[in-house]
Amino acid sequence: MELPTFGTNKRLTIMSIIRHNWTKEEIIAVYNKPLMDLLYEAASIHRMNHDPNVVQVSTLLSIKTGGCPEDCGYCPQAARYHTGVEGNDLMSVQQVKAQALRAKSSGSSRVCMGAAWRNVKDGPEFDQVLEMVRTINKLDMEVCCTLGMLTENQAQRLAEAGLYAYNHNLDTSEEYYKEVISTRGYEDRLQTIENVRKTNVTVCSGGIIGMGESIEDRAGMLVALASLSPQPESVPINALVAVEGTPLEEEKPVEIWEMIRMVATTRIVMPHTQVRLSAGRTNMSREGQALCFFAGANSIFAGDKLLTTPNPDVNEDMKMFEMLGLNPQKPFTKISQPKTVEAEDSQFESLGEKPRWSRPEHKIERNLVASGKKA
Ligand code: SAM
Ligand code: DTB
Ligand code: SF4
Repeated sequence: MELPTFGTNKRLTIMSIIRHNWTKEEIIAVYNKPLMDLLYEAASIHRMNHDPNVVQVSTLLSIKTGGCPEDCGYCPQAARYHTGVEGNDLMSVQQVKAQALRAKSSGSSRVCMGAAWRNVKDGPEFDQVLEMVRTINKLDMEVCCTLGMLTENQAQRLAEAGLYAYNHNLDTSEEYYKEVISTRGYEDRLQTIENVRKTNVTVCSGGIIGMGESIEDRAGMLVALASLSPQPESVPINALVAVEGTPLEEEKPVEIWEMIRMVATTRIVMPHTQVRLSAGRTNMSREGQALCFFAGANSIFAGDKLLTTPNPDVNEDMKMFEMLGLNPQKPFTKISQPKTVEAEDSQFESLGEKPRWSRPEHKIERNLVASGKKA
């Protein structure tokens, strides 16, 4: 059988074997390999499973900014921290459509709409988000949402509207999660991912490095992601953007070598997934990003803004692509376009639901200090 070829790179096998039983010790050993060995192994796995010269480009759109009731220690949108982020009401469908068209014309294949919500509530605002999903899918772009916790019925309604991906990050290891967030638990994140998995919507889940976590915690997060079956179709790796006013404002910037090791390890542990170089690219040189692409990153967030913080200029990113000979991935390359069912033809009614979640209610001193509510 003729194997598909990508430029001058012959694909070595059809696909790598996927392991769901990685141990933390094995992943730490991979992460700590001599860098040249790690890069070689990750790049080899990358080439077996993906076209190494294609990078998927997503554009973030903050459809509802600020005022979030959660206490995520990294997040400038949590209402309790004084970060200067201005809260906005939910954007209109027309505004979202205009932004999506802009993103499409700048080479983006996916729009990822973020809302600073703890969870989705059935009602007019969710209906408006469903309409945004329909509108963008009809522009032949992949649509992703990140709206907080979801019930199964809400996931089904998003799927029916034509959602391509749902982003819900595990963020870090189960152990370190308790040091960063007290208003919900790790199991709540896993439950939402499970609800999304019951539909045809793909799962996007990853995390943040540079929050003061150990290498064991980074490995613990990868164990949790790799053990999901199927593994997430995309895994964003964010470097913390330390925003003034948040409990993590004083964390030191992530060294590029840590980012490269994290990307390479993610690629080895999850060979089929799209690994996304996410927040923190403004601090990375082109050379550093090139090493990340070599190590297996094959997706970026493009656009001058992430949700509330800066991102590299789109034209600079396109110059980088040109210099490195990278091509933006076409929409629906990996999975075909979902169909959009109109609201009036929906099979799923609004159940007036909101997801249940655990309220761990442990205390995190630095979150309390940042909230101005010292214990
Ligand atoms: N409220 C929803 C939720 O938490 O799932 C969706 C939006 S939330 C901003 C999406 C993700 O952005 C978080 O899970 C986190 O991984 C990432 N994020 C937020 N603030 C960040 C920061 N300062 N630096 C890096 N990543 C960040
Ligand atoms: C993800 O993993 N990173 C994106 C997206 N998913 C939603 C968000 C990054 C946010 C960085 C901080 C901000 O701009 O507010
Ligand atoms: Fe809210 Fe999401 Fe920010 Fe946490 S990460 S405070 S849930 S917007």
